[in-house]
Amino acid sequence: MEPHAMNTPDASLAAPCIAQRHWSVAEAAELFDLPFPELMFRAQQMHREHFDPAEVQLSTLLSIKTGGCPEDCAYCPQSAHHDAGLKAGALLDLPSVLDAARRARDAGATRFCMGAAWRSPKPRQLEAVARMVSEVKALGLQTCVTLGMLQPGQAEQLRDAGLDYYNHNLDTSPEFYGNIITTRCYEDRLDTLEQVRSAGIKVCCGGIVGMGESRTQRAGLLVQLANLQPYPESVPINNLVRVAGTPLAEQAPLDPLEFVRSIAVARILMPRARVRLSAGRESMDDSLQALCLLAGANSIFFGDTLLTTPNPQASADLALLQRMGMRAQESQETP
Ligand code: SAM
Ligand code: DTB
Ligand code: SF4
Repeated sequence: MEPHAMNTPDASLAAPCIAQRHWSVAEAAELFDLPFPELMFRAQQMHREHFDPAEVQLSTLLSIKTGGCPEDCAYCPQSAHHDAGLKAGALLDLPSVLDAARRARDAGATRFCMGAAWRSPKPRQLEAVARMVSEVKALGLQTCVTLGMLQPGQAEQLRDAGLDYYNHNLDTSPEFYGNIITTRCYEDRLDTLEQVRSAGIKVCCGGIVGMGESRTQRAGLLVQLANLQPYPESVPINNLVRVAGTPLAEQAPLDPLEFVRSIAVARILMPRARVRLSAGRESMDDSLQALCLLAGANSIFFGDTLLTTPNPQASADLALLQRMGMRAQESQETP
């Protein structure tokens, strides 16, 4: 198989009219099954064709509305269906958000991602978030929000506020999805992604591995992402953070090399995407993170908290990049 035969440099995301390769689960599973050195080689080739392999984009997260979520996502400490000991909070006020955004920018982040534990934002809530987006953007940061499902017109409202990216994950393959979430379906997620795309906002969409899915189901998630037309500009690959009190708290950890394989296959299937080494870094040592960066990850969540769980210290991340002779992306250019 020639995995990137149709993904020539001309197959730009900016020109979705040019044919984008359609991937089958079997093809992605074949990549997963390759000997590790061969898979890494192919992922690195693809990475170098489209990016400077020494550069990593830094995104900082802020939970602007924490906990008490009506959805039942089995991995999530913010679901009201589980007791992870989180105190539900109100929507943060604008000065607190701007303060966090300024600190993220000054520490070196180029994108600021605001997350809310909602099923779907209400009109008044969306207005408040739109204001946050405009003001964060005015600080010179790219903006991203993740607010749950969108109703018609809401994506346009966010676009008009200057939103660059909307994050909405498919989370897992369609076949495994029902084991993880029952309160909203796969189609709902695809529908929100379609609204985001049609409004002209860039799509940030990925998933979680290590929830007990099979390798074929991991391939199934990546194929769903890669076959979106066009595929997302930004692809967060999360390794499950096993939070006490959630149904997945005792899930057996994924083999670390299987996580690296997932990153490599994501890179091959979506050559021009920013593939983000996302949640789960707190339980990875530097060598494993280095392997993920060699497998084609070129973005990380940067800052000592994700939404509610710990993330490596910014200083440790910068030290790792320096040891590797790598650097943070400086410009605000996209992707
Ligand atoms: N409520 C919104 C939604 O679900 O679309 C936005 C926030 S939600 C926390 C964003 C994403 O975080 C989820 O789709 C999931 O992929 C990821 N996530 C949440 N908890 C996680 C965990 N314990 N481990 C890894 N990823 C997690
Ligand atoms: C994404 O894919 N991962 C981020 C972001 N998008 C919003 C969230 C990770 C959350 C990990 C668990 C927590 O900190 O609550
Ligand atoms: Fe709610 Fe999002 Fe957590 Fe699901 S992942 S419970 S929708 S905050």
